[in-house]
Amino acid sequence: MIAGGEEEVTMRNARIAVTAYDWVPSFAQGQVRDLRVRWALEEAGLDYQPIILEQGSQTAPDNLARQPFGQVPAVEIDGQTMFESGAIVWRIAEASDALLPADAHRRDLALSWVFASINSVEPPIAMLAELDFFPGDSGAKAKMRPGVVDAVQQRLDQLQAALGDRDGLLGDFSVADLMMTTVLRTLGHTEILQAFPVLDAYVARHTARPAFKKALADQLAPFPQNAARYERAA
Ligand SMILES: N[C@@H](CCC(=O)N[C@@H](CS)C(=O)NCC(=O)O)C(=O)O
Repeated sequence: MIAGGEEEVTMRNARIAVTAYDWVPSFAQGQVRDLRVRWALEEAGLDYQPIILEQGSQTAPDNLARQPFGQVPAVEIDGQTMFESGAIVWRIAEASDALLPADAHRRDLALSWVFASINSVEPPIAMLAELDFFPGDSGAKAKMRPGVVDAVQQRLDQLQAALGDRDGLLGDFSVADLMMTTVLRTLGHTEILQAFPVLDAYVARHTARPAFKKALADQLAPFPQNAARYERAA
């Protein structure tokens, strides 16, 4: 829906809630995908309430009714649920001229880049995070890792070439950069991004935005309060 249309009004007056965790292990703090949704809502100037899920309750019936895979994020917009972070962020972007250009072709390009972030760039990065953070056969992981790093580097090389000397993928900041930045941040535990200075600067530029900082702080806020309970249980 074109910004300024009926849809924008609907979203602006809606009661919006976003699911998030009460705690996650340190490697995942600041990486849980509700961050994208919170960031988009902050950029769009839309108020929301978090629905904080205790660890384990993501697979309880009330969350499965919102998110069939027992994950976060999901949103409730005036009681109607949506899941998949990319779809939710796109829904928010459609309701705000802060995240999407007005021109129809450029909006199509933004949609292409949103899909590219989660469908072409995120998979090898997510695979690397899986190898680096999750338990498994360490010998098999060591064998797989160089190939996965190569796949990540290939995508970064292509992305860096496509970005060129523009600030954002569409020129000005848009939903495409919001999504791509959250994907690239997942490499924060490695030095891979530093070898791509244009992308490194791209992430630094976008994570310096006040809306990103607010979203990140809000995701992290409950973790220290709940850490002791989970660490005792471990
Ligand atoms: N494709 C989904 C992935 C969601 C996802 O992987 N969520 C993770 C956190 S980032 C999760 O809740 N995993 C289940 C768990 O931690 O128990 C999306 O983008 O929304």
